[in-house]
Amino acid sequence: TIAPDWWKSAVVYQVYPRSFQDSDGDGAGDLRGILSRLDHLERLGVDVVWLSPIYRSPHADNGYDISDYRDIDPVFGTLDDFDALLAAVHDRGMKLVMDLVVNHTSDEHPWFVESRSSRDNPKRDWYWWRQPREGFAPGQPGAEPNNWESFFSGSTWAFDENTGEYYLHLFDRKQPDLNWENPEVRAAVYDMMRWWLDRGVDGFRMDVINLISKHPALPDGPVRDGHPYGDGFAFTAGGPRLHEFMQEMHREVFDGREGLITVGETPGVTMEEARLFTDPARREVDMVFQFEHVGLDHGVSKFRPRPLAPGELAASLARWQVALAESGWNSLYLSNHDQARSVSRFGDDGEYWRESATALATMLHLQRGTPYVYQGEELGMTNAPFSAISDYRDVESLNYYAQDVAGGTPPAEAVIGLGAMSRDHARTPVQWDASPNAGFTTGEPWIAVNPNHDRINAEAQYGDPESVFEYYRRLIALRHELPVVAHGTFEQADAGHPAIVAFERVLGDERLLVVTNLSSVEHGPVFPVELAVRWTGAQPVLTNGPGREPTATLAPWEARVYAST
Ligand code: ISL
Repeated sequence: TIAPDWWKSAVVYQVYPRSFQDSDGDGAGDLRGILSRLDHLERLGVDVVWLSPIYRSPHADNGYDISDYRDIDPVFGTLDDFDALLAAVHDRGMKLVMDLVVNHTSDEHPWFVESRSSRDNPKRDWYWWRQPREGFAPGQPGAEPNNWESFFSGSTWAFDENTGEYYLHLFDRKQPDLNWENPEVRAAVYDMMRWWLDRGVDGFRMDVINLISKHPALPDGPVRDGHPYGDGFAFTAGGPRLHEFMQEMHREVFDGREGLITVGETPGVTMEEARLFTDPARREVDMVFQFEHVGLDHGVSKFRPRPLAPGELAASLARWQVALAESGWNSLYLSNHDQARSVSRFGDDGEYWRESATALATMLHLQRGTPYVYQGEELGMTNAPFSAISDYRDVESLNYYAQDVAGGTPPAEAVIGLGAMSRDHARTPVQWDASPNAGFTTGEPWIAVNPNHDRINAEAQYGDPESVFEYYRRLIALRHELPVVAHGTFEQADAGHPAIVAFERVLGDERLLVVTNLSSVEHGPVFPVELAVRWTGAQPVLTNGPGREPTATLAPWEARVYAST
C-alpha cells in the first residue's frame, strides 16, 4: 500500500504535448514523441508526469477546448498510443496525471452542439444561456447580459443568431462555460473522470476549477476607469457552491481509490480558500496552484509588467508557506504553459543564466510543498526573441494585441507587451539538441524554435556537472533522500538583505539550511547569532557557486544548501 500523502515527496513534471517531441514530422508534438523521451524524465528523477490536454479538440486554445473527453486528438495520436504511453510511464515507476478541463467545453462538443440547437433542447441548461439586455437590440454592443470581460479580451458573452440568446464564455468564444448547477452536467463529468481512472491514470490537474460555481444571478462587475468591460471575478471565482461541488466530486470519483494525486488550478485563490481546498479532512483536492507570485509583476495589465523589488517574489512565496503550515499543502511552481520562462522573468537570462536558473530552483524546490517542473525549465530554457506579431500563436496574445491596436496603441508598442509576458514563451519546442529544429521535429515546427538551442539544449547538458539539468537532477534527488525536504516545517531566516532568501526546514533532529542570493549583485549574509552558530563549519550538500561556509559572501545568484542530521 502507498502512503495517502505520497505526493509530498514527489516532484511533478509538466509536459505540454504540442511542444515536447514530434514523432511524425507534422511539426506538432505527440504521444509517441513523449514515449520516445521518457529516458529524459527518468534521468531527471521526477515521480509524476502531468500532460496538458490531449483530448479531441479544435485547438482554439491548444486543447483547453475539448470536443470529446474520451478520445485522443489525431494531432497527438490514438487511444492505443495513450495506453502504450501510460504503460511505459508506469513501467518506469512514474505516475501519469491528466489535465481535466471541465469549467468549459469546446463549442464543437456534442453537448454544446445540442444545447445551442434550440431553446427547448434537453441540454439547453447544460450551459449558461441568457436573454439580451433589455432595451438593446440583440447582438448589438451593450446587449450582452452583463458587463464581464473575458480572460481573452472582449465580452464573456457570444450571441447565437439561431436562438436569439447569448452564451457565457469566460475564456474564448469557442470555450462555452458548463453550467455546474445542473446535476446532469456534474454526473457526466464524474463519469468521464472515472473512465480515465479505470483506464489507469493517476489523477488530475483541474483547470480553473475555482470558476465552476458562478453566482447564479450573474451580476455586473466593477468597472475600472475608462475600461470598456467590468470584472466578473467576484461572481465567478470561489462561488457559493464551489466546495460542495469539490466534495461531491471527491465522493463520486476519488473515494475508495488509492495512490492518486489531485491539484486544482485556482487563479486568484485566497489563502483562506486554499486551506478549504486542501485541508485533507475536507476531502477536496490534495493541493492547488495559487497565483499570487505570478501576478506580482503585472502592472495595469499583465502585458504592461513592472519590475519586482529585491525579495518580493520570495516574500510572496513565504507568506503561502505560513498560510498552509498547519493544514493544507502548497504546489510550488515558477513556470507552466501559461507563464513566461522563469529564468527570463525572475532571473537573469544573460550573464547569470545558469546561476539564476539554478538559484530560483533551489529557493523553490526546498520549500514545503510539491514542486512542479515545466518542460524545458530543467534546461534553463528562456523566453523567445519574438518581435513580430506573426511569431505569436496564442489566442490570449493575439486577442490582446488586436484589442490594444484597435484602442489606438501603435502596433510596434502593442507587440512589446507580448515580448515580456506572452504564454508563447513557454510554448516554443523543447530544445533537445543543437540540430536545426532542436531535435523536436523533422518537419516545420508549429511555433518557432528558440535560436539559442545551439547553446541551450539537453544533449549538451547531460552528464555535465555544471549544467542546469544536472543541478535539477541533484535537487530532485535531495527531496527523495532527505525526509526533511518533504515533511519539515518552514522557518524563514533573516539574512540581512532582501535579495538574500534564506530559510531552514526542520523535522525532529533533521535540519536543512537554504541560502540563496536572488540578485545579480554580490551580498554577504548576516545571520542571527543562534543560526550562525548552529551552522558553523557546515559544508554544502548542494551548491551552484564557489562559496563553502554558510556565512561566506554570496556571488550573484549563488545558492547553497546545508543539511544536518
Ligand atoms: O494565463 C492566463 C491569462 O493571463 C491565465 O489567466 C489563465 O488563463 C488562467 O490561469 C487559466 O488557465 C487555464 O485555463 C485556460 C487555458 O487557456 C490555460 O492554458 C489553462 O492553464 C482556459 O482553459
